[in-house]
Amino acid sequence: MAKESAPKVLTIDPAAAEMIKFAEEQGYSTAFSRVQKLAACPIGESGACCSICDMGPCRLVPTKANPDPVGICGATRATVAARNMARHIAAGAAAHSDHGRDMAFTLLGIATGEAQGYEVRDPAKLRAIAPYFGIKVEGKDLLKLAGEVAAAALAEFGNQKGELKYLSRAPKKRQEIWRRLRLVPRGIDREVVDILHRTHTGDDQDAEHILLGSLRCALSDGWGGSMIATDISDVMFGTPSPLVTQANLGVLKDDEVNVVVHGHEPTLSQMIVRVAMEPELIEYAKSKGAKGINLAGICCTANEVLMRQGIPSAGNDLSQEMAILTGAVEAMIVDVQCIMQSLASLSAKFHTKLITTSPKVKISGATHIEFDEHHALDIARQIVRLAVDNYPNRQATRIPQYTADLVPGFSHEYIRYMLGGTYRGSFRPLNDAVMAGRLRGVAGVVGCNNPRVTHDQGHNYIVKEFLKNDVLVVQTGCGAIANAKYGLLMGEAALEYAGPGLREVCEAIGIPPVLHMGSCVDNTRILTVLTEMATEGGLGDDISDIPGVGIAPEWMSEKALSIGAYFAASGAYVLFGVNSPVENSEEVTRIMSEGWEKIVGGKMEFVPDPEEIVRRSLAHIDAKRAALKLPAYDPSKWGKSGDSRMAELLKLHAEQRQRALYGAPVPAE
Ligand code: NFS
Repeated sequence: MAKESAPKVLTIDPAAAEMIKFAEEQGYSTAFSRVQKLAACPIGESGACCSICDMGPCRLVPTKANPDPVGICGATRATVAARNMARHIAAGAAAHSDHGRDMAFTLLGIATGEAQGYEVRDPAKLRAIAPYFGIKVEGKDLLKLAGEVAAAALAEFGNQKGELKYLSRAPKKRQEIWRRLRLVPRGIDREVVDILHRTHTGDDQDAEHILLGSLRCALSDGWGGSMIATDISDVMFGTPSPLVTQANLGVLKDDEVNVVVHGHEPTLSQMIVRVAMEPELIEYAKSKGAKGINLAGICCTANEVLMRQGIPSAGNDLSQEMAILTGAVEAMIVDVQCIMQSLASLSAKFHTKLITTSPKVKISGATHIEFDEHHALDIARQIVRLAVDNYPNRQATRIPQYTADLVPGFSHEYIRYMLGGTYRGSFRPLNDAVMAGRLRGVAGVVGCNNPRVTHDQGHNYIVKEFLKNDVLVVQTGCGAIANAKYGLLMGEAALEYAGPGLREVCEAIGIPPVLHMGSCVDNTRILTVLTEMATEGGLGDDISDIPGVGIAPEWMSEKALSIGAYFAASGAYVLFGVNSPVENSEEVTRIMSEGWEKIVGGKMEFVPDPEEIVRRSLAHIDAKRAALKLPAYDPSKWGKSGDSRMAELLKLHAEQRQRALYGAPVPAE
């Protein structure tokens, strides 16, 4: 049966729905309208198309007459599906890791005094990561240390032999598995090249072997490029800790110059945040009739400035066109990744200036102002000035009045701190909660939006189900913003949605039941949390022992596949929604699931039905609990402590004191 090209309900986000309706009425094309006209290619969608050489492209679609087709060269369905998957993973790993490289270059610029406006904002983090690179901290001045760490991080990309340094941060048992299976990445660039080489025509033709190679490449992202990106961003811009901010299109302002930063790298956006607060620029905005300058973000750039400076998010991936449709955006500044080409033609229909800034990314029709960290502040000022100059060109606006508060900023450093303070910060309370069964388990729900499924619905449904079942959720990327829009990233959500055990934990620590851990490169923070849990004691001694899952319910990008693969290679069960890009090969489907589980303990499955995702996730969590000999999940045991019991105890205590003093309780006022 042919699949529907678009879901019946396009979004659950009322702000996006308002803009979709406006676009339909006015005839503006958006991803939501295009998806209804453009069905996914049924051959490519399932991984059946091989286009790596000019003898094809070969379409390996089984028919009655030819149930097991092969390509002109003889490539099987398994080889083709595995090769396509490996190439996707390599592209995702390259994108994330190149982001990490740029962060390292900026840190080097700080050390040499060449990065205008940047500084080491978190010296403690710099000192904490230096030893992983084998760098001694004692007696070194901060800039010297920054220079050495940056150089060592950059060397990880060009390494030809040996092991990536950050692998030593994984549980010991995990490192042994990687070594035994020859999955240890040598250099970040090398692993990406290795995949491009071995998937060239006439190279690696054993599906299992190709996929093992893709795991090594993915590991070079998770425990390499992305982890470097996270760490060095924290060093330069500060390690996140909780703050309150808002999400959704309602954060745009009718009477201010709206500047939207969109993309992924925090380098330019951090400078934009800084200059947008400069009195001269605010005065300049006032001289043009605006009340001030309002910054907002889209996608992961949004997450970077949201968790560090509290800059609100205008929305996730599918909100990028919606922001322009409001008519209220003076400038949308983009850098790299997840930027729809349609922004150029759509912004041309409004007054919005689309500004590309990366030497890697140009879009025809956009204004290109190339970013260069040597002159970062000057360039940021130039861009904001251009936005201000554009304010008088604004026509009618239609900002949907929807926003929700959220508390982002749960870095793994903060999680450790919140669990015990500076006096005895540790993961012990978290492990204890899982061991006792207050928490059934933990889940990372991450990744994109995809217009082929209802915008935000997968994220929202799955997370609410987890909360109901006492599963603590961490989120990153567009998934985090999806649920921020519906209030799930606030403490109050624990009272409304959490099961009794999870509610007690949230009340005791004072946290939301869904923790925002950052952008997509920050999924590495989740790797660190899992490692801490595995080494703390009581939950086995490896990531694969932990009662937890990773889900990407609305994925679309190759980066998501790389993330899924590095989590699987690290021992986690990872489920993807939407559809399976390897559906055409049962063999590859099996290798990535049972096959990987046997050797690395983690697996990757593609399950379009969100209900089935929840079922499999909970079954997995319960199986891991049983393997650890933990008590079976029983919610009836919990819910009697927390606020209500404390209130009763306090009342009782007050009464007893009254009796002791006066012989009888004093009636309450
Ligand atoms: Ni992640 Fe961030 Fe969003 Fe998907 Fe794109 S923005 S890096 S890839 S779409 S979550």
